[in-house]
Amino acid sequence: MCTVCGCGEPNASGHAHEHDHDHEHHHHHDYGHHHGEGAIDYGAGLAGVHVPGLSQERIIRIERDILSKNDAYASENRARLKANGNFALNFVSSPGSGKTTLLARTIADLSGKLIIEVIEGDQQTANDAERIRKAGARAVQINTGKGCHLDAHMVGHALDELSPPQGAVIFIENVGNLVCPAAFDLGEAHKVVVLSVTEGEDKPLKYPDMFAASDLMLVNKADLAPHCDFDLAACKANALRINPRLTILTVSARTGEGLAAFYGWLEANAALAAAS
Ligand SMILES: Nc1nc2c(ncn2[C@@H]2O[C@H](COP(=O)(O)OP(=O)(O)OP(=O)(O)O)[C@@H](O)[C@H]2O)c(=O)[nH]1
Ligand SMILES: [Mg+2]
Repeated sequence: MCTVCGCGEPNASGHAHEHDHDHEHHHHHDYGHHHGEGAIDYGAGLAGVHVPGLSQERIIRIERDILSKNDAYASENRARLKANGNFALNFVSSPGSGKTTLLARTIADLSGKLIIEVIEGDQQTANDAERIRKAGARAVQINTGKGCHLDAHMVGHALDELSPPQGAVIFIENVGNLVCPAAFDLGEAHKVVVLSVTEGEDKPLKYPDMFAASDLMLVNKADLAPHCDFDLAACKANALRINPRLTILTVSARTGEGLAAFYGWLEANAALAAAS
């Protein structure tokens, strides 16, 4: 059950959203969104989520406990990555947005320039780790079973297994899920949300936590945009309404369109992190 794994924790994204307008609900994440007339809102309580048989206060206590343990592991991961000069990105998205395709292409395009190693998260199969190895990088697969997200403890074990060399860039591909991974810090430098044009421009508004938690949004499958009624300008406006600090790049992992800008972002932010 998602609530008990901590996925609905108040302000879990770490980004405070200050809205001082009057609002009849007490959402833990108030993005200024208004519900349709007659909508049944299970997020209106203090916990922002509903579990039969558990009070809002009890849910909040359970989630705080889970997330404080996760955050302790995340801090360990972050310190260890920093000490070893490893820049880590946590790729989050719905299933099939093109995360593995993007990572494989990046690894191939940047071979000889950057050492990239990958931690793959999926409920089942080692398919993605195998795809990454074929692209020429070392990879560790984590299978979460019924779990809907990676947590920092799992990533710590994967780092033990990988033992990445000094200076390597670490890509963490999270479980395909636009909801739960938003709440879990893995010790990464940045979350990168991938949204493909086939998913629709309204997704940042419908799944706001993920867009609030991310620093970069890659709008993928740009090659398919002419075939979908995808409104890029509206997508950007929706994402920036949730997170005004979001950097947005349009790419195609198939054609390579826009990837040079992503590689530029990667190099610039890795250098910034190394200097800090
Ligand atoms: N046309 C097009 N197809 C793409 C692009 N990127 C990925 N795909 C296709 O989209 C499908 C899913 O891609 P994956 O890379 O497996 O997506 P994912 O996000 O890793 O999926 P999960 O790990 O299952 O969440 C595959 O058929 C890819 O070939 C793109 O830029 N353009
Ligand atoms: Mg994948």
